[in-house]
Amino acid sequence: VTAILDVAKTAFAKQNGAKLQPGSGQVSLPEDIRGKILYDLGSKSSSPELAYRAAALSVRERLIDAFNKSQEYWSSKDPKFAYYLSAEFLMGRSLTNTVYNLGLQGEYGAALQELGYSLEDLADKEQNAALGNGGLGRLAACFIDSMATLDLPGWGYGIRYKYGMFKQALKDGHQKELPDIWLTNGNPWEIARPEITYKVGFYGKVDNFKWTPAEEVIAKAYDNPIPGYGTATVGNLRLWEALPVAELDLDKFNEGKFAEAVEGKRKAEDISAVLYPNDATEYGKELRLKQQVFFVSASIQDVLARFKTKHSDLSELPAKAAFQMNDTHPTIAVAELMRLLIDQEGLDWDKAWGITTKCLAFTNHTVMPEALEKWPVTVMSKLLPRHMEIIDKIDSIWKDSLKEKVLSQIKSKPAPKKAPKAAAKPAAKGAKAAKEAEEPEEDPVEEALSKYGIIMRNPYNKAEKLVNMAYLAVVGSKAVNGVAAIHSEIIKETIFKDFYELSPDKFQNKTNGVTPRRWLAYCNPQLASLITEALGSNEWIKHADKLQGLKKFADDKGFQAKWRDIKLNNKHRLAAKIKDVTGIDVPTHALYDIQIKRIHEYKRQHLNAFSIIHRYLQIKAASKEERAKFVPRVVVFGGKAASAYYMAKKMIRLITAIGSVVNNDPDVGDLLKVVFLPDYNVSLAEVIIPAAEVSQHISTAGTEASGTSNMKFQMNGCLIIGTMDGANVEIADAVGKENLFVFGVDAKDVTRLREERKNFKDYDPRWTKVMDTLLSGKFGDKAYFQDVVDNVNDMTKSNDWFLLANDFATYMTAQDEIDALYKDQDEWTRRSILYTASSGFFSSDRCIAQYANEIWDVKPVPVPAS
Ligand code: GPK
Repeated sequence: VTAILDVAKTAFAKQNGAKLQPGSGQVSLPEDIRGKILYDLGSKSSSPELAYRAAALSVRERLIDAFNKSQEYWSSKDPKFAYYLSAEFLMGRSLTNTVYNLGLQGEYGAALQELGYSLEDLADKEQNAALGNGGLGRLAACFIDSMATLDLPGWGYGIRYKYGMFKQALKDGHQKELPDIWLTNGNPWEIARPEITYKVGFYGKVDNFKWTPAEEVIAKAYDNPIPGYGTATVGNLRLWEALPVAELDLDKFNEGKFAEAVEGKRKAEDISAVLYPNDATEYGKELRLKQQVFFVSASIQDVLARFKTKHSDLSELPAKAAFQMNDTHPTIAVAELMRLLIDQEGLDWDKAWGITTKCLAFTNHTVMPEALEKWPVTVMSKLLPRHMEIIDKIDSIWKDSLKEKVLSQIKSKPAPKKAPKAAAKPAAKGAKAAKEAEEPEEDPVEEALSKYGIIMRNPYNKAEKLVNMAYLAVVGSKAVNGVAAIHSEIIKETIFKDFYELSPDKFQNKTNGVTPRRWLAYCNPQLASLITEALGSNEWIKHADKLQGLKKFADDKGFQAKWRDIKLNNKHRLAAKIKDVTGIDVPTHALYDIQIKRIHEYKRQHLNAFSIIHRYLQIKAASKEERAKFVPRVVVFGGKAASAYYMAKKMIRLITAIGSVVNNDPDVGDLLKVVFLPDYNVSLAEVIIPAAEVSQHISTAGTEASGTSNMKFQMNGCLIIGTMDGANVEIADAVGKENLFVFGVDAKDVTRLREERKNFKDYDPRWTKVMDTLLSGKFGDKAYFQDVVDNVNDMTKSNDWFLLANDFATYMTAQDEIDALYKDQDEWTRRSILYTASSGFFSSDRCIAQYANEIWDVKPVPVPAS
């Protein structure tokens, strides 16, 4: 059959004068690309945009061939699969990554050259697939790259948002959000699957455990093939689009109510319309919960459907499927898998629960209480009445199972004397008092159990009940993990303490990782070549541990010089980008100091900004001779603020305001430049990171779960200034703490310091000067910055929750160390080489191998090469 098809295909193609298969000897690659411009894109002339699209369509065919082979092979072997459920996948661009991973760079490079283009130039024409906010979404993207590279049977599952992460523009130095319209020219990297659809229901009634939804939508699949590196394996990212069950309400249409006739369509399509642009902050919108259940339900239905083509006994599901829930966003999976097993598959509760708790695992990415999703019971009951019923039952069985333990605890402790409520407090007034008075007395067992409750009272409004999604996930999962060693310890001591004490074995650590393909081999080609040359092979791209071999070159002066030259070339590339985007000229002999990440108070971009003000004041105060001794610096910021995050938006304005003064002050000249690069995204990161010499990871200890850009900078030989937080701790272990610029209080002291902060008096004089300067109006509108200052400096008005004033002095010491060390370029370069050499551990290949072995029990199934 295949042979006949091939003959038919060739005959058809010949008749049509095009569509011959490249790589089959039928047509040359340049001809193939030309044919695509002419026939697929319908253009007689070419342009870089058209050439990009044609090249992408050409690569797509190769990719699909390999994809089909992989998926057929896996299907025939029927191994256990890992399913990565994530509301976000921040993929960035695909052309270079695909061509390189498939090993086609030579062929496509030459073909495009013949057509007058370079792969790099065309790559720039691609829209970023920005279906994620930041670290969490990019982690998911690195993970599926590693799954394919390691030949692990696995798919990602998520949402095909029509509009991804907003585009950030700067207007008068303030962030302005613009829609991300990324699909207008089509997306050559996806395959629509109109035949793969599932229904997902909402609202309605439950009658005797039978749910009749009042609203239904269709989830339609789009496959995004994920090529592994150095393997024939191509994995899959399946994203769901929401569609109406009926395109048009014909009755309404015939009545002439045209807008109403398409109302249902719009409502359905809303579900996959926009990515919520929040990062580690509250969501709480019903549409968000709708999105979550939408993609989770479609994904689990899809897995069950495939499972059932091969198996009839659902108790085998845990041997065939592992679901990893990426943060709380997909945790409705606990209730949805239960619902499908019970309501659709007819299993009894216990059997369903046994299967569910063997299939699911949960990753936590933050201890910020506001990011741990909690849905009001009222919202959940209305939107998902059957799920709510199931969650109620999970909660009550769970608490029942703890009753005896709690009883014995109560018996062993003397009962606390309860003062009569009314007498204990001064007479409260108004609504609040009424609410308190109405509060029923808790039974002591119920009270002791409440800390374990999946259904909890809203601490700010006792009348309201909430579903704590993180607790639901912990109870419903076989494993729970944090994303860096310190973070995994902190969650056991704080947000999940009571759960950890009950089942310590459930809790694991999986320190994050990043793909060395995109984040070193492809974004830093010159360094990659030097590394390959030094190590005598490019095996490090797949086995990042081999980077260790660079250690022996750290002191080699000749090697150091080559290493530095490449950094300088990368700085030139970034300087050109900065000029292009902002118009600012930055010197390339200066030290490139970078902080790129979401804008957040806990990440403390304002601490960095304050230190820049200090540096500026120092330069201004210096004599001409003294100025000559300054190490020139270019400080680059990038990052988006959640649209409703007031303080984060002020932090952006703070940086741009400092930049406009500093960059235009003739006293300063090239000694200091402050750049805010708008619309930070994956492809901008690919230009920034290779050029960075020092990067800032300066969160308040205990707040940054891991960080992943720290790992990317490390891989690219960029020194780190940072706190002992997240993965910085492990990077310091790997590189040697003395080779980082470490400052700030320890995580274990943060709670105490926050307690003591009301009495904080220990202001550094440099800090006070900075605050005074900011309030003097030197950087424009002083009233605008008043609350930025109050927030960190006025303990009567606010509390410096993130301990900027506390950490300022040690931060400045670390900054001074940076300047001093930069004057010793040999030592600086030695460290830079050591960073790269010790970055192997932070490959997502290592991380994913750990997930596969320690949580999923999924084994590699390499796809044969031809
Ligand atoms: C954590 F909770 C969240 C979130 O909503 N978004 C997000 O990007 C990040 N994260 C953490 O802030 C990082 O420390 C971490 O490296 C990353 O997730 C991946 O684990």
